[in-house]
Amino acid sequence: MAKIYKNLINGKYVASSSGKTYKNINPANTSDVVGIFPLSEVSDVNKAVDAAKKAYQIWKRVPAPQRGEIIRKATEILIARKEELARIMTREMGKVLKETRGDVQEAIDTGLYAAGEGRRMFSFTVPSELKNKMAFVIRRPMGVWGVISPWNFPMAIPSWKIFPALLCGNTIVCKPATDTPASAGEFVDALHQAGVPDGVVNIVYGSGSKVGEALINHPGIAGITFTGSSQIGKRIAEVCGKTLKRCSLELGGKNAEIVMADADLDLALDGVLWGAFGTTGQRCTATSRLILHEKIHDKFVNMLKKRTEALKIGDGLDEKNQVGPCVSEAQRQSVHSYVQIGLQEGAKLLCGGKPLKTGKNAKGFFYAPTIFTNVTPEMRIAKEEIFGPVLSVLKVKNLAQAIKVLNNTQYGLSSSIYTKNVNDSFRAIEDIEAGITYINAPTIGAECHLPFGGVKETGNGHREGGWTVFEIFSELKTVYVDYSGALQKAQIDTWD
Ligand code: UN1
Repeated sequence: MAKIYKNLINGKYVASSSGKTYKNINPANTSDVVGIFPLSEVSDVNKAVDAAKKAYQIWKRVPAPQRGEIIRKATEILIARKEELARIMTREMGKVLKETRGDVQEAIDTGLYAAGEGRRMFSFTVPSELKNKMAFVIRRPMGVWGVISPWNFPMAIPSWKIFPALLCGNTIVCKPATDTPASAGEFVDALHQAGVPDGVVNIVYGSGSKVGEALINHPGIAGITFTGSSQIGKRIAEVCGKTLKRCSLELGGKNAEIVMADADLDLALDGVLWGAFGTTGQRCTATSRLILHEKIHDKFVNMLKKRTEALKIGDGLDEKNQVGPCVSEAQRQSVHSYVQIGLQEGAKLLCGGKPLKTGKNAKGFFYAPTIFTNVTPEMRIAKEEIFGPVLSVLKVKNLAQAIKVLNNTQYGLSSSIYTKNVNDSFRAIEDIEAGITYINAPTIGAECHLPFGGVKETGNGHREGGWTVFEIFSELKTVYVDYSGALQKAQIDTWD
């Protein structure tokens, strides 16, 4: 039986104002309906923002350690429900259970980190240039944040945004991706059960064109946090720019793993298999390009082909499977159209390259893990984000060329190099244009207590995760306290 979900507005679960709903389907088995969700209207967004504005007046005055305590309680609910939530997530998103457990765990880690931050919220205290005067900086909340989250990390990414935004004293209206609304809904429910005051966290389900647009245009919203494509990110930045709303954008990636001639090839192979085909390649950190030193190119490609063809594809609820389906038919078609582009561009198809539509995979959106060799840096499959199980292999002569090829994309999120040479690895750390560089590890695997984000068209300079996420969701207020009892003039009064 499919669960019926409702919008959460002002602490109450309510249907959309039109009463319209939509079905959330299991991408591994289209006859399995995971849930029924409201298809909301602009008026639902307006109600949610009004509730969040009212609740902000109360929430901003709750001391940060107490806000942290509610976040800790919500996290405990996630801990208790971890297995159940992972199963819901595999059913709605498709990735295998091991990975959905990891996704819930990432939300748990983020919750514990944010709860602790309630007792830090560090800022600055500096000396004043004048006597009997003190100067310091405090963090203030901003108001109502709109949270627009993607389908590939249906709980981890909402948690990266919602926990820190709340901890800072903001209230929230969130719109999860239409393909994976259940995980976000369960996450928000944990906060509701943990006792966040009514209106502090609201969720409105529906399309980007209605709910998302209404959120980004709403004058009552102080900021928008978005993870998704660079194309939509630019649209959000444009709208937010008009009213100078803050927006924090985590966008596309075209991440590469470099394998140098001296690398531990077995280790590099494990890395690229996990980076390229984990989450069916549907991560913004996925390894989408493999840059091989010419000396080991042929050998490594052979090793890779064998292991890729042995990957077990299927329903993620079956623990034997290693790679689940694409999230939707539209996503599978988009992946397949990139494969056609690769073929037209003259790349050589090493394996995969087709949808899997027979036998146990007939009822899902499965796609064979795909590798192209003979890829050159100017091909579209070497530069554009595919967001699926497709890996483009490029051959280089040396480190300088490897880094040049790696940087030859509009994106700059994650990157990786396998080498035993310490000089080469530090050269790579310095010259690779990306927000994250891994040495002897794959492009995926970011930890919640370090900054996460990228350069170039991967974002607009913000970093989620770590201590930096609290900078996104707070304003700095500089405070001067003059206890001299006299008018003192900075820059003018002498220091004697
Ligand atoms: C994303 O792909 O949008 O580092 C986020 C990783 C995960 C987060 C990925 N911890 O791959």
